[in-house]
Amino acid sequence: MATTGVLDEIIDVARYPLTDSESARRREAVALARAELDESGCTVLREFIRPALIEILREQGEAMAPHAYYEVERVNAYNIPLDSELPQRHPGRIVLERGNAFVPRDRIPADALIHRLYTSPEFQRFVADCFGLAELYEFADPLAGLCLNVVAPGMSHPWHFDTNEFTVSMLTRPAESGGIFEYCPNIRSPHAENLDDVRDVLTGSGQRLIRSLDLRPGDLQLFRGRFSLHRVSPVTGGDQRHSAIFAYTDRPGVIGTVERTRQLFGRVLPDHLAAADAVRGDRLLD
Ligand SMILES: O=C(O)CCC(=O)C(=O)O
Ligand SMILES: [Fe+2]
Repeated sequence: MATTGVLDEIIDVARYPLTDSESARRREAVALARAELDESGCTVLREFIRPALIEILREQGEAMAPHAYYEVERVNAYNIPLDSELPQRHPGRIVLERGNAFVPRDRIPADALIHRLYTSPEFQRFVADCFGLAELYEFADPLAGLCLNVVAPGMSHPWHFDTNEFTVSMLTRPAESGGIFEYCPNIRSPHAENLDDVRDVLTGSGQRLIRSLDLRPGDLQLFRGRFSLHRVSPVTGGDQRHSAIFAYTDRPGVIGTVERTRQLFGRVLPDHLAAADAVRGDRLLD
């Protein structure tokens, strides 16, 4: 009952009755999300957070944003090493600047709206149903499980594929201008990379493949970012753009590598070292 009360405060449960597993409205919401995910790899549940809380959602994000780790990183769309051996015209050879910064989970207060949602069993069940997953787990990573993605003026979160098969996010503060979420539905599949199309997008001649999403604060976005190339376009106004990234996995105990964690957050925690030890048996360099 306690968790029901919590969700009730945050979500318009008349529109999204997460807690009532038998309701026709919940079934409809899940069916719609599934259909859109099948069609384009993306679905947006509008005004998921009660409109009366949008101001608080933004203020909470603003309070944690100074804890973001800023380090512009040179990347490619596949997040593979830049010195990977690739054929001459392979789009993975195109170098991009990742200018966004993440506030890690250990800097997000437990009572923040995004943390209460992220950890809610009913919310997790609902997300799992929308993605058609039997089980869903919080990322066991103490930093990467829940993040605020901060894109400052002049910066962008450049074109990339996610490693995760599914991503859950929520805009908490829009950019004044720019900072648009753009994506190329199913530009690749488990069987085909479609390198020519990916290269067209990265070189600015792939407009036919790109959709833009008109996201508003408090909308819940479910996305299959492993197959749909996507980015946050450069933020051009004076304001930062903030979005919450709720990271889940379909198996328990998943934790980021030491190397990747250091790149994203500038530090690692004992859990990361312990996980690396468990896999490798030592801490020697490769
Ligand atoms: O911040 C966003 O809206 C997108 C974030 C994203 O693509 C990611 O974290 O992989
Ligand atoms: Fe992404």
